[in-house]
Amino acid sequence: MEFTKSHDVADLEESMIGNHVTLGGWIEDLRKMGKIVFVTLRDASGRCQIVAKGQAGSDISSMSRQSVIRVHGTLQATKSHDFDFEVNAGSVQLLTEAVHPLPVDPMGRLQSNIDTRLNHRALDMRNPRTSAIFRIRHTALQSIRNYLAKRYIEITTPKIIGSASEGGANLFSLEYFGRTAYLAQSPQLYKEQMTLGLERVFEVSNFYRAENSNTGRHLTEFTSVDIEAAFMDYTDVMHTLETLIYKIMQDVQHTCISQLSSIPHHLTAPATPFEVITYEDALREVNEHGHKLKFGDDLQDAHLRIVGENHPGFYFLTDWPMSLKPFYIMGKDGNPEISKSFDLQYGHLELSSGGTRLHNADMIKERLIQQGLNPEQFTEHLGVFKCGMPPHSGWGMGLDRLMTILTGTSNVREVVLYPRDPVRLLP
Ligand code: AMO
Repeated sequence: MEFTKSHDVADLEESMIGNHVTLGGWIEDLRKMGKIVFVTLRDASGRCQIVAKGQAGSDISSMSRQSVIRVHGTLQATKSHDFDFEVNAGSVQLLTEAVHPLPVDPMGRLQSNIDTRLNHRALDMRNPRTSAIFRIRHTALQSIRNYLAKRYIEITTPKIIGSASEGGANLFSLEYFGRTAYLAQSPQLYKEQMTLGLERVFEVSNFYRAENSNTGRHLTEFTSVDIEAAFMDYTDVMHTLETLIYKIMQDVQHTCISQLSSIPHHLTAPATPFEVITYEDALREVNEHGHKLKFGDDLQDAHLRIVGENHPGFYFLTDWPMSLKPFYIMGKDGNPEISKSFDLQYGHLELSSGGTRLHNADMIKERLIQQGLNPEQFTEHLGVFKCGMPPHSGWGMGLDRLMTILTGTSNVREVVLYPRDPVRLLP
């Protein structure tokens, strides 16, 4: 069976009128008007009108919507207001029939809830809104790589690991040839180690958290964008993050015009520099709403919602107490209670966290003990730090959370192909 095509729909243009073309795609819509059949053919690049008469018309008229077809015909002028030209079909071949009715309507005319759409994700990808989201994700990923690859080396760290990278909590464990292994929560230890020889590294990969959180911003498998850079302080990598976010938003705004209109979502690159507020500022704002938080208390979701009301866009939250930060974060000179770290927020949503790291093995060991972690489990990591580790800083940013901002959605499940959460493991 022949199934190749000569053009994608988006390749066709008015100057080609009179040319023979072979198209492949699926039937989005089909209308019979007397002896003429009008079909909207869609492929991944766009849609075009097919006009079929005679044998081609009677062949196509029996085919169900969303079936995959191959059309051989001639490009001609059209009277349609929706299309600039149409294809007069000489022959139509059914490649694969779609069942009727389909489990979800890919045109979105019959609304399906998110769970039903996720259960039929491949078909949902024929929905123009869903496919627009994943094209925007593609543009964002390209933008991230374009920007970071200029100064950073892209690395891929292991996802099956022998000991925790972010402390002991929220680790998925698995049986590994008679031993216990874990799924990496982040590339933290490896990316830090790589600054020893490569200086500046970045990674875009999936990581795993065994968090029983059923919210619109938590997944058990999420995509993280990470950087780690030698000879940089936390304020330097904050600047890198801010510039990267600006570039991503600018690229999406300029490249994804039709995708943004089919979501629909109005996106403009944010004003820079981002506002910087301290942890103590945030405590004050929360306590003005009747809470009684004191230094050292964590900012829970309810607290961040109050701060987010006052700061609805991007802002950095700095000067966190050391007690709230992981063992690898450095304290401030002359004020060791305060960390050289930050979170990047978008309103109440935490997008990224990072900081200046400890690069002295003995100090890391001390912090591990303070946090109730066993330094024995970090022997190899600490060994690396004795081999001439440069001072370094970095951050990790949740790509799925950023995607909710780029697409104006409130649920990370909308922007992840096959989301994994405490209840969803299929498809
Ligand atoms: P942290 O644990 O704050 O820091 O994670 C960094 C960012 O990753 C995203 N994220 C998640 N997204 C979806 N679902 C989850 N369960 C989830 N958990 C985290 C968030 C978060 O801000 N190693 C440090 C980063 C560093 O210092 O370089 C880390 O992992 O957007």
